[in-house]
Amino acid sequence: MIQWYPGHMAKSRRILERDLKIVDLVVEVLDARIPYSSQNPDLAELLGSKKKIIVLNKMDLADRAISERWKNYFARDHPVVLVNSLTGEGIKELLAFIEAEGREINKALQEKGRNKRDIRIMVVGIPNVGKSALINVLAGVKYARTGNKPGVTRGRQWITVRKDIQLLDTPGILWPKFDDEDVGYRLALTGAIRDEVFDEEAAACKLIEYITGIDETILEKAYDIVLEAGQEIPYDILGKVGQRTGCLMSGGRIDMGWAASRLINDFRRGKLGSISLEVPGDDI
Ligand SMILES: Nc1nc2c(ncn2[C@@H]2O[C@H](COP(=O)(O)OP(=O)(O)OP(=O)(O)O)[C@@H](O)[C@H]2O)c(=O)[nH]1
Ligand SMILES: [Mg+2]
Repeated sequence: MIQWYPGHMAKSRRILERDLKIVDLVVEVLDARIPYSSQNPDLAELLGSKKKIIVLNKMDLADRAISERWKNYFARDHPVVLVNSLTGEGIKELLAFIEAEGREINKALQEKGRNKRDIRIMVVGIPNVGKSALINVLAGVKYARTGNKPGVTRGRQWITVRKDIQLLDTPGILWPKFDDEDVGYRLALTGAIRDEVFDEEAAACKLIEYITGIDETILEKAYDIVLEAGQEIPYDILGKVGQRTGCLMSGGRIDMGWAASRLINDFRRGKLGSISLEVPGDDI
């Protein structure tokens, strides 16, 4: 199955525990398409009483109405902001939360007769969720390297976002909910797990299952194919996609591996529309 707990993740966790001690606030970046699966199950325990703001990033790729439901769901416990780190949508709202927090911290310091200081924030989240992109858009300058694959950020890096805010960019940290195969597939489909370590055809079939479960016409429209409602297995639908998009081997047979990677990439780039793979309250 999926090899998603490499040794460097264990090391990242130790570093995270150490860094948590020196920050005032944590920004947890979740993928708006999979808020449940992209949330680190152990973070709550590691955080203790430390305050957290949740960012549902890549809002442009998720279903807006479902994202609003997730926002309400998380808002019971934390400030939540929907963000598109490519356009900066939602950033003002996020900064307002950060600034309010900063004022509170400095007020407490001054009451104790101490000097004002910068607010220190740590940005955490699974690989490829957009932590570095978020920091860049917050800073208004391209500080951190981003990339459309997991594991782009290698080390930790402090970045002064404004004169009174310091952000810590961290490598993606992911550790497993071993018991849930769907979580693994969703992480794979959204790009949190390196493509080399999961079975793309199996993941593509899962994606077809998820998407047809939402609306059968999504794939029909995207690829100009016709599906026999509920009659076809995902593998056959993947074949239709491959046929239509010209993923063929010599001799004209469909290259299913190629079709799978094509479909997954189309999903990741939003070419199939804004699709959420998880809904709050689902049995997820
Ligand atoms: N569509 C869309 N793409 C985004 C958004 N935010 C980030 N991306 C893209 O997602 C990819 C990953 O972004 P990064 O900022 O490198 O992600 P990261 O969390 O820092 O990743 P690691 O450093 O590997 O852990 C890049 O291709 C970004 O351009 C967003 O809000 N919408
Ligand atoms: Mg990064």
